[in-house]
This record gives sequence, structure tokens and C-alpha cells, in this order.
Amino acid sequence: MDVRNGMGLRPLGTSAAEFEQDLLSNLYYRRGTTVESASTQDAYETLALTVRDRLAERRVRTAAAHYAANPRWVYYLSAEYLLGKQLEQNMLYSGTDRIARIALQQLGMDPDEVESLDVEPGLGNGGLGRLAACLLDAMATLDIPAVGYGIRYDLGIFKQTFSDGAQVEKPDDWSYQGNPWEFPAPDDQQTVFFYGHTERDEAGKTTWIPGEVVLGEPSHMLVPGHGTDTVNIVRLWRARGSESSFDLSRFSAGQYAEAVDEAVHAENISKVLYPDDSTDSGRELRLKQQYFLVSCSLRDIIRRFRLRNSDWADFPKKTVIQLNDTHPTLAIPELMRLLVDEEGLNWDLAWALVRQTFAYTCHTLLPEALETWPVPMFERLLPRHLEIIYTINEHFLAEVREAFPGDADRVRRMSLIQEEPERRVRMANLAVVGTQAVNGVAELHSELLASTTLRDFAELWPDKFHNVTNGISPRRFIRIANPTLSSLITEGLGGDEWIDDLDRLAGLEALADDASFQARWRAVKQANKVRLGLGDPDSLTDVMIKRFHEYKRQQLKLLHIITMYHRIKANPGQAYVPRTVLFAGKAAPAYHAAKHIIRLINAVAAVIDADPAVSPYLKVVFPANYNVTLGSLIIPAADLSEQISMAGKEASGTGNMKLALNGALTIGTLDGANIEIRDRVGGDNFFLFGLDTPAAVALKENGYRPRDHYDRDAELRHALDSILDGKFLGIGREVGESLLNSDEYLTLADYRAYVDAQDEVDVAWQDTETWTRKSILNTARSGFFSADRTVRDYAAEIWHVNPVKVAR
Ligand code: NTF
Repeated sequence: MDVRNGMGLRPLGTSAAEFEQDLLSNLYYRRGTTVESASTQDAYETLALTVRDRLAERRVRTAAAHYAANPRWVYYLSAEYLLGKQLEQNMLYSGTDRIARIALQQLGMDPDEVESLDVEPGLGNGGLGRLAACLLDAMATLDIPAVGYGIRYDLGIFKQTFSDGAQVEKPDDWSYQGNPWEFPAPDDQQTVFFYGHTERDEAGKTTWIPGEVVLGEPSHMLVPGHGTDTVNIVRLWRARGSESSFDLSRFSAGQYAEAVDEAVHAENISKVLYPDDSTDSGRELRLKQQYFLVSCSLRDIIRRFRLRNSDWADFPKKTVIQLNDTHPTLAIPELMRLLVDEEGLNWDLAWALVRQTFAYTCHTLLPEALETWPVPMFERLLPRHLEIIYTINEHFLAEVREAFPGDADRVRRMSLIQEEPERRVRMANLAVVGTQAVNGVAELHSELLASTTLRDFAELWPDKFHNVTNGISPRRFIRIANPTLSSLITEGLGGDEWIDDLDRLAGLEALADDASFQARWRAVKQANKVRLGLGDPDSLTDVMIKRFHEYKRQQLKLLHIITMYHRIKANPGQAYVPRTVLFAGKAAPAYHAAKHIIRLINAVAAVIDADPAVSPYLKVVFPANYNVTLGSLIIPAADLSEQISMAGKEASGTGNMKLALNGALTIGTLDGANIEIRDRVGGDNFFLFGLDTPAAVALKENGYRPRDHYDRDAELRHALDSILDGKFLGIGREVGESLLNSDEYLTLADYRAYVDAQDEVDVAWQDTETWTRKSILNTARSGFFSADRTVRDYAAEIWHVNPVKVAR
């Protein structure tokens, strides 16, 4: 039954004519205007609201079903979400994509123009934030009761532009025009404390007397499931000064800036997303953001628990809190504080409940990416939490000493507090100690976590460690991003059930050798290249799209490009396989080495472009501002996927999955999820090269000398010399020198194997039928990488939750 009906409301229309009526009504009552005088922005917001209304109705039913079931909930805590544009997705999920376009046309509006105003909320940096969005999508699709919690940053990830080829960062005021997808929820506002001191009474009860009080204002966006009525939410917190933070007397005295000082200070907490996903920014404000997220979210989780439950012993039965990396780890001491200080539970019971409630996903292997905070800063900002961490540590280290008597070194390594060279709180250690499950994000990564980064912990608690290989939303990354390929697949498989059951793609294997299917497959790829509009659509489209980091080795790709350039210059008469090499990605603003690589890529692109002997065969393009929207245009157009990180460094990668799913062949190292991709698509359909993890480790241990490779390999020498000699507009000497003198990520050691593998790519490309077959097989065998499978793994192994169906 349509609840609106039950409530005496008119049911929402399902035909284009009814949708048109609803558009007119929203235009009139919500925007206060008419078709004759509506701006495109009016039209866009009205369309968004009209689509949103359909999902809101499902949301009401979902909330009712969940409330009645009182299930175990998944609460996903993440400092980042890269949700991507909402309009197209929400039209698809609400089944209004076709009728909405017809209705707009009927009203004399251009659907493409209206839809183009939809803005991507860039509330994340890269893979970690997009993974969070894919998991939310899959949880809703699988009817798992879940809430995502995050921060509503005013400014998302910076907008990247280039000036003289160098990255320039511009603020991303993503909701400047408002955000029609968001529901404010002022009733659920929370109060957050910072600074101050603690006091203990005779009974031993501790009270935190804060030095600053900030308000957390929630709003949420809808997270609809596909092919189901479930609509979950992602709740985002925004910081506000309290009422008393506005100083009226100062304002009256004309001190306007001082009057709002305190409020501005408070609001800074949710002002900006830190554009660095790999190193500790070292800023107190970031720690403040993390506590702000955790404090607001936990109070909200407890509020929700209390709606149906009263016994704390039931809390872990009804609640699992997944920590997306260490950023929300303060939730562990915060829940202890709430249970012990505010609820009066004894320490041991509280600790047992806390440990059963949390689970932790680690997303890195880079030691510098494991967050730590200086003790003095931590103590100033969160005095009570530091005391709690000390007590947790005391109990924990006693356990370690008992398990490993006399092993003082182990105790030192495992302590929640690092002592040397300065005292710091180790968040990853806290996350492992305070949770019931820890997982890595690909098989190799989970193995390396247990054998290297978190080895001591895996030795103490082997059963705590799991692997859950990442996955991607098939809705977002093939159905929406690649509608023409999706139609072809649906036709080939005789139905579209594959979208929510991605293993069914295996049915395409039967078509891999079918000449007419192959021809259509190629035509789709061709059309996607035309749609992208960068480079010759007949050329091999070779893409490297990801954040810039030396471990990912964009510089290795660049050395290959320079080598191709030299080969063509040396033998201009020969026939070469034409390539369009496409880079996209951002570098952290303070990561100078990565920014030098960006600048050099743009310089090399310009030199090649200006050289008529080379440009017919080789083109380098670098569209600015890589984000979910741009990725969704590039991925369907790719022939070759570059996944060339130094083995043992990339935790998983998810772009690798998106590209394989869309029929790109991978050239890659045995790193992260590349290994699992290759296992599934088959070694014949994957260009493998380079050192594996043990070989890379051994090379570094035995004293790696990049110069040896330079001395031995003439092509490599030529490539590096041309950089060092300033042949590319004088840009890139820092890159060349760093490669020759230190080369932390073994670029030169893998150069020859990489260039040879690229030669194999050229040979394979010239056999069109065989290449197409490999492309089809990549898609057919990528079903495993659906985020639906990832969420099923989490549900079965870590969360122990069941779906709740929402009745119609
Ligand atoms: C990233 N981690 C990893 O670098 C990627 O390999 C992985 O695919 C994604 O997480 C998602 O799991 C981070 O961004 C961080 F912050 F942990 F460094």
C-alpha cells in the first residue's frame, strides 16, 4: 500500500503526464514560480525535488519497517564520502529516468541542460571515500539496515586547474546553490565538547568540564537501493557555534569581526575536507574534525538504540559500527566515556560492550599513513579521552605481557602510545585493540597487514584478522556510466538481472567469439571515446586515473611515454600503434614530488603535441579535476588500464575493477586487487610485469641502486637524460634527480619489464578480434568485484546482520 494513500495523500504519479503535473506543482509551491518564468536552476531544483519525493516515500516505509524489526544495524563511520552526482542515479533508482525526460520536454525544457546543473558533492579524496559510497549503495540494494555517518564539509576536495601545466587548487563550494538532495534534521542536533579538564568526585566518577562547546547540526541524503524499496540514509554533520557564541555587546560596539569570532571558530570544524589521504596533516583541526564526527554520530546511534531498547547489554546485538580507516577511531574511547562516565557502567562491562560493537577496516600499508597524534595536543583537546586511552593501554599491555613474557620490545611496539622520538597516540593500534574484527581490502593487503604492518597484533589475536576484497557499484560504474554497453549486455544476456547479480556477466563468455557481438562491442567502445572527446577514437586509449602518489608510479608511465617519443623520433618513417595516453588525478597540495610529476606530464604532452613527426602516433591528454563525474566518462572509453604501483604498496585499488568491468585490459603489477583481477580474468587477458612483493622487498633490503639500471639500459638512460637536460620545456629536473638518486618506489628497476610489456600490448592491439575477445572476457569475469559481493562478505563474516525487506 502506498503510505501516502493511507495518509490521505495523493499517490505519486508513475506516468510522464503525472510526473509533469508533479513538476508543475513543485515548481509553483516549492520554487514559487511558473514554467514561463522559471530559470534553468528553478527547473533543476524542481526536477530534483520531484524525483526525491518518490524516494522520500520509500524512505518513510523503510524507516517504518526497520523500526518494527528492531534489527542489528550497521553504522558506517567515515570521514569521507565521494557520492558522485545524485540526479541521474536517483532517477534510475526511482524508475523515473524515462518519464522525467519526457515530462521536461513536454514543458519545453531541455533535459540535458537541466540535468547539467547537478553538482557532485566532493566530500572525499579518492578510493577510500568512493568505497564508502559504493558500500552504502550495496547495503541499500541488499536491504541491510544501515546509516552512513560523515561530515558535511562546506568545501569539498579542491578543484584542480592547471596554470603553465602546474596544479593550482581552487576551493570547491559545492553547495553554493543549495543542495536539493539534503534533508535537514535540526531536532537531532548534538552538543560536542572540546578542551577543558576532568574532575573526579569521592565516588570515583569522572566529569569532563569542557573549554569549548560546539553544536553538530545534522542533515541527511537518501541512499536508495536498486531494484528494492529500501532507502537508507547518510547523515552528515555540520558544526555551528552555539547561540551564546555570538557576542551581541561587541557587535553593538561595532566590533563586527570579534562579535562572530567564536562562532566562526566553531564553524571552521566542518569548513574543509583535508586534501591529503596519505599523510598525517599534523593539524589540530583535523583531530577536532574526527572527534566532532565521532561524538555527534555516537550520540545519534545511542538515541536510535534507545527508541526500541533499554538494556545496555543489548547494544552490541543491535549495533555494529564499522570504522572506515583510523579517522573515526576516537569512537572507541568516546563510547567508553559515554558508558562509564555518563551511564555509570563499570569499566569491564563497558569495555566488553565496546569491543563487541566495533570493527575496523584498514586501507593502507604505508607506515606514514597510519595516523598518530602528539600526546600534548591530544591531551589539550581531549583530556578525558587520553585518560581512557591510558587505562585501555594498561589493561591491554598486561595482556601482551602475559601472552609474551619478557618481550619488552613487543610491548613497546604494541603500546597505544609511541614513546620515541616523541610521545604520540597510535590510532591504528587503538583501532585493533578496541574492535572485534580487523580487515584489509584485498587478499594480498590482508596478508601483508597480518605479516608486516599489524603483525604483532595478528600474532596475539589471529582470529581477529579478515580479508574483505573491495568492490564497486555496478549501478554507478557500468549501468549509469556506460549505458550503451549496458544495453548491449542486457541484449546479449536476454535480461538486465545482471545489474544486481553481477556474476551473471559470466554469460557473456559464450559471446566472446561471436563476430557480430564483437563488432557491436567495439562500436560501443568507439562511441564512448567519441563521447569523451579527447584524442583520436581509433587510437588505443591508455588510461591512468587515480590520485598522484609516487608509489602509484605515474612517473613510470611517463618514462614509457618518453621512450615511445624517442623511438618515433629516431625512426619517423615506421608504422606505430597510435595511442592516446590519458592521465587524470589530483596531488595533495603539499606533496611537491607528486606536483612535479604532474607538471612534467603536462610539459611532455605539450612537446609531443608540437612535434608533427610524433603527434600522429602519440597524444598525451590530462583533463583537470578528476572526480567521480569525469571518471564515469573516461572509464567506459578505456582500452588499457594502468595499474602499475610498486608491489606491496597499493592496498587494493578500485579503479582497476571499474576499468576491467568496462572492458579495458589491465597492464599491471602483482599488487593489491590486481592479483585477484588477473586470477579471474585469466593471465592471457592481462599484461603482467614487474617485481612482486618479495622481490621488491629483497631488492630494497640488499641496497637498491637506481643508477645501475640507468647505466645498463640505453633507452632508460635516454629517457632520464632528456628530463635532466630540460628537453621538456625545462620542467622536471626534480623528478629526474629523485629517480636517479633515490627512487624509493623502484621505478627504474621495473622500467624494462614495463616497456617490454607495453610492446606486447601494441602487438595484441593489432589483432582486433583477439583484443575484443579479451575485452569481453574482462567484463564477463569481473562479477566478483561487485560491491554487493563485498557487502555480503562483510555481512556474513564481520557484521552478522540480516536483511530487512521493505513491504510495498
Ligand atoms: C585507499 N587508502 C588505498 O590506497 C586504495 O588502494 C584502496 O583501494 C582504497 O583505500 C579503498 O580501500 C586510502 O585512501 C588511505 F587513506 F587509507 F590511505
